[in-house]
Amino acid sequence: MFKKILIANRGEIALRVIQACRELGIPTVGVYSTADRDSLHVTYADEEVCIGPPPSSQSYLNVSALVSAAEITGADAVHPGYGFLAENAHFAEVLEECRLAWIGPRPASIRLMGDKAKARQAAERAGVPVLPGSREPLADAEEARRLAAGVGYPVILKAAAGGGGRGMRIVQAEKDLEAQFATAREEALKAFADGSIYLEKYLAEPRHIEFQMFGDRHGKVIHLGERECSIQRRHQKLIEESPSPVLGPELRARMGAAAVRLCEAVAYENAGTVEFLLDRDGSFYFMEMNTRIQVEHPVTEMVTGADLVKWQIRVAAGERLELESGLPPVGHAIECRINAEDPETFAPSPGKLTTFHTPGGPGIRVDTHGYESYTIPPFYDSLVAKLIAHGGDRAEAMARMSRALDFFVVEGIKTSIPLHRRILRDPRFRSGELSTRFMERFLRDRAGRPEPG
Ligand code: MV4
Repeated sequence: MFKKILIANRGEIALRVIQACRELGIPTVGVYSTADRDSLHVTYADEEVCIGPPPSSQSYLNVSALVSAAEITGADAVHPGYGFLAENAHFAEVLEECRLAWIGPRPASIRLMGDKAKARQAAERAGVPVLPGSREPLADAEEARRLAAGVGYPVILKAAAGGGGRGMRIVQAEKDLEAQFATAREEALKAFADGSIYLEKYLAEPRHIEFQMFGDRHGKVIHLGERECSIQRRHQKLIEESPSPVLGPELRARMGAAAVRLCEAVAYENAGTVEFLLDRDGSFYFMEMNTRIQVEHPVTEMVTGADLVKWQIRVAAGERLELESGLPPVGHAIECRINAEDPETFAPSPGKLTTFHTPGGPGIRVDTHGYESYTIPPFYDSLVAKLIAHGGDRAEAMARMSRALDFFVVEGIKTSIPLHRRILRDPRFRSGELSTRFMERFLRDRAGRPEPG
């Protein structure tokens, strides 16, 4: 097992990793930018190293500062959390060259899944359903037109280097294809310095369902069920739950088996997530694979009883995975992401938490780096807390979530708590009628404008 783990992250996930390390008896090194001196991950780490000024490009993304911090403190492994360098194959390689263990997938897996066109190909080769579309990146608009004609409109153009909703263009009809292709390529070049574009049939109103995957170094691959993540706004998830309200044991088994085939085909190690689009008729299609622990991992922990972060550390140390694949979920869990932002305009709302009372009681978990008198700096993402409710069934999880939102008191900044309270009261949410269009409709209805068409 590792002797000391450096956590290359901040906020709630840095604390989450510290908790796991403490339970495993492994000392931790926290790293921080000068904006994070008063952060809890600095307080709770056994040692701490300042790695630079507030901008993440000079601190949490600063590879040489992180490697130096590990070498100075004698850490022998690095946990990247999510975001920042978590899906940076180069960072993983640099660590391994410096004899530092990387707590994550092999760099080749990160690189493969980071290229969304290659990931799609790998899925297809593994017998995982993909939407009709292009096998290789498109050479030009003419090739796109030819393929789109075969697939049928609408189609979606995606940047191979994109992901998470960045660099996508929906094309409703052939007349728009040439212009949309040019825009997609331009945007991809500008954002990712890689203009590779691929094409798929566009599904108008799918659900986003993702499977929690795990592999070890001995060739074992398992799935730990799904998370429904359809409640998103601008590709930022707001609410996640497990199990999905629409997956029965049979569809769960088929989707889980497909996700396992993909991970086995690439000899996947450590934690990962296979994302699917689920159509109304029960057809499912591979969308992307994320090669990190995700923000929403707690809902899976609540319904499986597995500590995913501890398993990340154990399998990175070469231990065998002792979790069983595809067990039925126990009860139901829902997570609300509480952001420091205006619940109406979504404008960031950093500042001092003058009051901060977190709820507790049966079935409630709060993952947060917040505390009363803590000042949320303006430099990083706006997540202040993840509120997770577990219950015997979805109704009990919703009731616990609603009362926990009522009893969560934050003063000094604006948060998304009022928005979550409204969503929890929404009849469509309550009935489990979810889709990737849910928030669009929810916000439009609220604005009181009639639905067009
Ligand atoms: C799609 C799609 C419909 N059809 N691909 C958005 C994030 C990125 N991972 C891929 N995304 C989508 N890909 C096809 N062929 C719809 C989306 C999509 C979406 C997916 C999941 C959750 C929210 C979403 C919101 C808008 C679009």
